[in-house]
Amino acid sequence: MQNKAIITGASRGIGKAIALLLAQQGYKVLLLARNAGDLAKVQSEVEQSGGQAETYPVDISQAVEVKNTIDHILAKHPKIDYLINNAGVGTFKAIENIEITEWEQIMNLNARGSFLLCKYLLPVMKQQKSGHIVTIASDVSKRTFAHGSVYCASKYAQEALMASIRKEVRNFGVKVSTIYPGMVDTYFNDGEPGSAEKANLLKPEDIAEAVNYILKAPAHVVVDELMLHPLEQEY
Ligand code: NJP
Repeated sequence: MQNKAIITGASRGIGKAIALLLAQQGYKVLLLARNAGDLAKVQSEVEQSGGQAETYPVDISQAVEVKNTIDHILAKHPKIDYLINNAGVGTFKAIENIEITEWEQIMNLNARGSFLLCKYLLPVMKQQKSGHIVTIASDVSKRTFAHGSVYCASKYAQEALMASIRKEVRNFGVKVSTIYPGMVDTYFNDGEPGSAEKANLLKPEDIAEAVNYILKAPAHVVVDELMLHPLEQEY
């Protein structure tokens, strides 16, 4: 049976690159993000290259929306092989200038969103005695920097959540892996990819290759963590 991968933040950037590569590898990709139009464009790119995709517009910071979406997916596909937890946002400024609503938006997507997806999907993976969750966290899951307070906090939370869940589910045959990228040339933080000064950053496709490597590990191997940086990045 065809493997199925749920990918969050699949409408652009890293999530889109993961969707295109996994679809090329023969997985059916289930694409989640808020913007239905952008998801439809990714779906048609996947289909034009011979792959299979479905779209599920959802705001992952909203618990009821996440639950309804996962219920909907499971009603159609009772076996889900992979969850790629990728959607995320950040803001970078002095702590006194960060609005409470921004704290909520960042924590509710990056940390709570990952929790919600695991909460609703893991019971199924545990029951099927297989499954693999790969989270795109950040190298700032393990280091801090000025003006990155809330984003770093959300990514530290994501790292701890996944490290703990890894220990919780391994005896059920479920793998949990976390990728920590450095700077990637995407739309993140209102970025515009493709500019000359970002030419040496990681590409979304680099992260997609890392996901593919992790998913291809033999059944007895779990890649716990994988960190990658652009050679030119100081950290
Ligand atoms: O960012 P971007 P990246 N509910 O902005 C979606 C981490 N990372 O690909 O909802 C559901 O191009 C949004 O779609 P839409 C980063 O922390 C990055 O770089 O339609 N989805 C879009 O598909 C994040 O965890 C860098 O607006 C929501 C996607 O998320 C991951 O990489 C460095 C949503 C964002 O695409 C992917 O980010 C690093 C919501 N509420 C870690 N809000 C880097 N780029 O340098 C947004 O260390 N999305």
